[in-house]
Amino acid sequence: MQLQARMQVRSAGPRRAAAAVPVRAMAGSRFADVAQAPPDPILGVSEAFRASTDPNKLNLGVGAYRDEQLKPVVLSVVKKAESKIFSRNENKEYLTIEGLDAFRKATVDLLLGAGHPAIKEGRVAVVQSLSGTGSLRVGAAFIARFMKGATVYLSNPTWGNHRNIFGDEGVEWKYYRYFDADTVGLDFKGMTEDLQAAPPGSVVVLHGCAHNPTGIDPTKEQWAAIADLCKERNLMPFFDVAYQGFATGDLDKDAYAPRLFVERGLEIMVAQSYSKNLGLYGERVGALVMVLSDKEAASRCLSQLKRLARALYSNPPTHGARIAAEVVNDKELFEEWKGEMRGMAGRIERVRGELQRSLESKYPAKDWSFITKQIGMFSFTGLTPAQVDNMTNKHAIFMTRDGRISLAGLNSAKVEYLADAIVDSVRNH
Ligand code: PLA
Repeated sequence: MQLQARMQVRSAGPRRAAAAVPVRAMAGSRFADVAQAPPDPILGVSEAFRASTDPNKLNLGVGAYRDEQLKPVVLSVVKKAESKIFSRNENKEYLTIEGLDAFRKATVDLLLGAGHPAIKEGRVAVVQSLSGTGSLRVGAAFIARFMKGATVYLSNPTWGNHRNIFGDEGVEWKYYRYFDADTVGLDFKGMTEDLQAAPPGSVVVLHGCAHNPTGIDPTKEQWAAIADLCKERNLMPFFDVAYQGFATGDLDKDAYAPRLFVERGLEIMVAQSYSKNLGLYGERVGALVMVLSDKEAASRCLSQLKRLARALYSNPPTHGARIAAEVVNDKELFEEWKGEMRGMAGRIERVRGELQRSLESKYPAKDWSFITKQIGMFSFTGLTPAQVDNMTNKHAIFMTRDGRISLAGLNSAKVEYLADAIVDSVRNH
C-alpha cells in the first residue's frame, strides 16, 4: 500500500508539470536551432572521396599510409604481436586510469631512449590516452586547470584540429609565424620574434618532427635556439609527436627535438601517437607524457592527469596498447618494426622524387624542388583553394583545401595523373 501511494505521488509530479508547461506542437525538434556543423577539413575529405564514383579518384587527404596498390597496411609486426597476445588469452578487464604499464614504459623509452636519466629519476608522468588527439586533449585539459590564463601558441599553419582541441577546452590560442611561402621554408625570424613576445608562462605547441602540413622542420641549430628561447622566456614546450619514424625512417633521429629540450633542463609535455608509425589508426593508441624536474612534481601531475582522464573517458582501450608494448619491448619485433618503418618512409620518399621529376618535365618553368625538401607524409603544394577545387571537381583528386597532399596515398602508377592535374590547376586557375 505504502509503496503504491509513493509511486502515485511520484508519478503525479511530471503530470502536474506537464500541465503547467504549454505543450509544444510535435512538428519540430527541440534542436531545430542547432546549426549544421561544417564537414571536418581533413576527415570530411575522406567522406567526399568515399561518395565519389569517379574511377580515377585518388584520396590524398588524410595522412594514412597505403601500399603501392593503395591499400591500407597492417604491419607484419602488428600481426605477430596480435597472435602472441591472442595465445595468452588475456581478459578484457578495465585497465587502470593511467593505462597499461608495459605500454607506458615502452612509450617513454621510445620518446627519451631507454635508460634515460629522467626515467631512472622517476620524473616522467605518463598516461596512456586515446592516440595523439586524446593525449593532446588531456594536455589541454591540464593546461586549462593548472595553467589558468595561459595562452597556447600554435604554428601558422598547423594541423587543423589543434585549434579545436585547445579551443574546446576554453584555452586561448594564438599563432606564431612558421611557414615562409616565398622560400617554402621556415620563417625562423618570424617564429622567434613571436615567441619572444609571448607572455612568460605561455605554452608553445611544437611538432616533434615532420611538421604537418608544411613538411618543414627546424634544423638542429634552430631547435637549440628555440629551446634556449623557451628557457629564457619561461615558455612551456608541448610537443606533438605524431610521426616519430616517419620523418627520417629512424625513431631516434625523429625524437631529436624533445630529447634536446630535456637535456637542456626544460620541462616538457608530449602527446605521442602510434597511429602512423605502427599503423594503429583505428585502435587509438598514444600517451600524454610530462617530463618534469623532480619526482614529486611527476607524482602530483600524474595524479591530476588521472583525475582529468577519469572524467573524460575513464580508462584507455587495451588492445592497441598491448600491441605497441609487445612490439617495443620485444627485441626481435622492435628491430623488425624499424625495418617496416623504413620501408614506409622509403616508399613515400620515392614517390616524392617521382612526383617532382614528373612536374619538372611537364612544367619546367616552375621550381618544384620544394617537394623533396619537405619531409614526412605530406607535401604542402601552395595550391590555392580555387586550384584545389579544380583538382577535386575536375580530376577527382581529393585533398585538403590548404593545398596539402598526403604522399602516403600516392603510388607510382598515379604520379603522372597527379602531375597532370597539378599542372592543369596551376596553369588554368
Ligand atoms: N597531431 C598531428 C600533427 C597530426 O597530424 C595528427 C593526425 C594527430 C596529432 C592525431 O592523430 P591520432 O589521433 O590518430 O594519433 N593527422 C591526420 C589525421 C593524419 C587527422 O586529421 O586526424 C591528418 O591527416 O592530418
